[in-house]
Amino acid sequence: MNDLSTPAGQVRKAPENFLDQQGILTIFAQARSGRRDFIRSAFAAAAASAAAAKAMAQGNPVPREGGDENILNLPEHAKGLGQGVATEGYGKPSRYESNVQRRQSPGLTQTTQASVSFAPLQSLFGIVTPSGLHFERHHQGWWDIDPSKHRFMINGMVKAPKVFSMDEIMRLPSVSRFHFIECGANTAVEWGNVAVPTVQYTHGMISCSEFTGVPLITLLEIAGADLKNGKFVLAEGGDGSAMTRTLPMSLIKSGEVFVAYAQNGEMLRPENGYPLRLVVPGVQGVSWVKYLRRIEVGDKPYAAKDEAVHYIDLMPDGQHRQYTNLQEIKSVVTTPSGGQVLLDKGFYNITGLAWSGRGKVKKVDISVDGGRNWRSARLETPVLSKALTRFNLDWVWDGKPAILQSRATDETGHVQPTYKQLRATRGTRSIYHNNAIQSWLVQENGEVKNVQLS
Ligand SMILES: Nc1nc2c(c(=O)[nH]1)N[C@H]1C(S)=C(S)[C@@H](COP(=O)(O)O)O[C@H]1N2
Ligand SMILES: [Mo]
Repeated sequence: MNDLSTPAGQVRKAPENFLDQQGILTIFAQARSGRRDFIRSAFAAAAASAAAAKAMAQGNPVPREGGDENILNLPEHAKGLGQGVATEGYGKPSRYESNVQRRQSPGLTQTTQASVSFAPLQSLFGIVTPSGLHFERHHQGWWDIDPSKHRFMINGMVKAPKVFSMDEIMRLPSVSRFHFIECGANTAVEWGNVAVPTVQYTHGMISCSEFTGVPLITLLEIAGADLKNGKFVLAEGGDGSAMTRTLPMSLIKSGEVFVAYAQNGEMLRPENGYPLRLVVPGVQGVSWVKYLRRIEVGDKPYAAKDEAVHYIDLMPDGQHRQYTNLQEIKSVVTTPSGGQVLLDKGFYNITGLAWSGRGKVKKVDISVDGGRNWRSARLETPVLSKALTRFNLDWVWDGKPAILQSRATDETGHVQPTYKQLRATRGTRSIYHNNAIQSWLVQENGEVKNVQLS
């Protein structure tokens, strides 16, 4: 266990079909075109510019031979006329960033409607997921619904059923809050020890946005809901998947749950539930019902199909756990991570994300030796409740095999478990709620691999 001298034994081979996926490559891409050359030319450029500085100081012409063309020659963009203002269409990222995309995991069902696309965590910075890279989970495809025709109804234990148009919702007092949404099945394939190669596929069913909308409690009050005897609500989506989920009224009364129409400063994207979705901070993604069309107030849980048959946890004793809504404390190193290649030994910034459905992240510890020694990472501000938290740590790689891990602790004292600890209580046959510590093996050649320590 944790034997760094024989890392090969710990490397789980990725299934072949992963390897032709573009997603494997990342910020250290230069390495693929020959890292020796890259490093040598970088040194040459440094030496050349020192020589150039000296020559210029002496009033001599600048020597060009052996120098870095990219600094010695004026590029086109410094000489010509640039593009006009981007008034047409919606602004897009640089063409050089075109491989930063959501991707489908070849390890999962390859239908396009009832499927998942994973967010490219290895290419993201800070805590906000750009809306065009937000992970997607559709049970029956997505829709671009006409907001002028969308209606939202509250019924059940209410004075009288109440129907809202989008206009009626958008004139009410609103809140804007940053929260993560994580699918309960995030990191699921790791239960079975299937080594998906990149952090996009291991952890990419999480995203974090600033959502804007109206607290559900406000809408329930307007509808005259029986807040005393109404102990639960059922949320229903407007797509063909008949997505229905029970939520306890206590959660709604906390004021945290809201009906959102905006994400990251603009209206929701169609993939993410335009024009209306439920935001349920700290709770697994499936309860964040998209295309929200109805809330029913009731006095008992509804045992809908997506909570009685799906989204249940098979325990070691053969029983199933139901209504396991909370997303527990979790973290992952996003760089260096699986599929990346370190150029050479020396300085690296270890960076990653941590989150907890219970509140704020309090601490993230990092190990570079498979869990023997730990150092605390810097948590970058803002550190928000039930939102992603970015962490960073300085690291000097000595060129020897290293196993990188992050272990997060939240403000309630919950600590992220090892696989050994998780399996001791949860067994090995689960799909959902895997929050175990992730390990990345940095090999001597700089390649980073997904490994699991026994
Ligand atoms: N109406 C509706 N709501 C839904 C779903 C769906 O298929 N239909 N999928 C759920 C699941 S399982 C998850 S993880 C999240 C995904 O949200 P996203 O696609 O915005 O990332 O939406 C949830 N809400
Ligand atoms: Mo999900």
